[in-house]
Amino acid sequence: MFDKVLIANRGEIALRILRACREMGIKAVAVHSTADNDAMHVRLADETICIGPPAAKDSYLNPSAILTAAAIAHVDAIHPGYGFLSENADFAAMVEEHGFSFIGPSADHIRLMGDKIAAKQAVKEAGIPVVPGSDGALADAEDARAAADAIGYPVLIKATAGGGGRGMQVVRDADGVKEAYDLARAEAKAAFSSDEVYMEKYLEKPRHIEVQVLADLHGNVVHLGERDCSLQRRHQKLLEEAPSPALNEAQRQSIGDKVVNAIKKLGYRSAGTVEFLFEDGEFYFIEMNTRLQVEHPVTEMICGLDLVREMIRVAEGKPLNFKQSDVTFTGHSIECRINAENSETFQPSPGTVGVYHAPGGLGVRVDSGLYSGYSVPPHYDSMIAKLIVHGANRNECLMRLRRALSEYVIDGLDTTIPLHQSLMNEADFVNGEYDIHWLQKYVDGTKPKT
Ligand code: MV4
Repeated sequence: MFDKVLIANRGEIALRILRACREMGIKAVAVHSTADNDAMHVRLADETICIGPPAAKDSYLNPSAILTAAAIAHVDAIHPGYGFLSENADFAAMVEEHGFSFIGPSADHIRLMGDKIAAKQAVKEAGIPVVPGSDGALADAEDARAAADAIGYPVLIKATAGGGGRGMQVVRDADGVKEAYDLARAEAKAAFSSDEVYMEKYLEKPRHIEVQVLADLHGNVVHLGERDCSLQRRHQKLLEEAPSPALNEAQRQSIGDKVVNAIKKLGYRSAGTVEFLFEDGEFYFIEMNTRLQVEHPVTEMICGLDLVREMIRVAEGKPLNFKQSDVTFTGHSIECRINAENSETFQPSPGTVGVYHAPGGLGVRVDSGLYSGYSVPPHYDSMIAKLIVHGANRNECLMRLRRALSEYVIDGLDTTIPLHQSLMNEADFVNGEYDIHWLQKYVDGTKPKT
């Protein structure tokens, strides 16, 4: 049993983790930069330790500052949240070497899934369908050309150390291979300091569907259904929903079973997300995220579970206290990510919140550390709130979401609330008919023509 947990994060997710700890009777230690002295999760924490200046590399990304704080506070465990050090295998290893529990998977599993070629190979061997592609890394431009000819155009070149969409090159024909290969390698080198790349068949209009899993240390694994995260722009998700409007029950069960079996074979522990592209009724693995995700609440809403509590319980060594057959999906949930950004230009808009009024009522959840008078610092990600709504079905969820968006008042900053409001009136969105490219086209189409 943990008596005290250190939260190695900030913003809404630090508050989310703090809330789970408090309900479990676990003391929560907030570590924070000087830019976050007045943050809600710092105010509510049982203990607080300032770990450095505003720049993330000197605070939230500084392993020794965080480990020193953990030692001073005598915590039992560290929850990394998402982003920052959450998928840093070396950090996870250091946490355990210093005698703390890491509330997440093993360092080895984080490392495996961070190598996109190794991850793909491992899950393929464990029975998960993957995108057809090169057999591992591409040796040179000739090898790339041969692989592309074999796979069939169009193909996509991706960085082995990549993820999140950086350093990808689409190749439409044989003439384009060399240039795309050189460009992908240069971009990969610059972004990830590794120029290793691989190739896949390019899927033209997939949806992005991800399956949530939860595993304990005793070999018990459950899936908690899927989330549809296709509505994103420049690899930043805007809105996520569960269940996906594109799946039927047979498809859900089929992919869920495959994922559970694979996760068992891999010996994975904690919460994780297996990401797929979904096109013409088929699933294709792309990546696994070895962390709690921003959009986890939509899964919580339809499953009636607390994912952070479950992560803490399994990190304590407790077995899952429910089976797959106990997991039921009720109704529909949508999450709107609200960013401090202009809703047309996406220019960040940090500053001080004036009047603040969060929506409430039946089926409405707001995960946010905002309050009137709070200053959104300019140093970090611009997401300031998540509005999560649940309804008996997708239509009720949409009605409730329109109502909740109309109640939300955040004065003093530009936010993406107007974008969400206009989205709610788009036929394609209302009908659930959108792929990963839909939002970019929509945003481009609504821009004032200059
Ligand atoms: C792809 C793809 C099409 N075909 N792979 C982008 C992020 C990275 N995690 C994987 N990504 C993609 N991989 C093949 N073989 C299209 C994308 C992609 C994408 C994926 C999910 C959500 C949004 C996306 C936006 C653009 C491209």
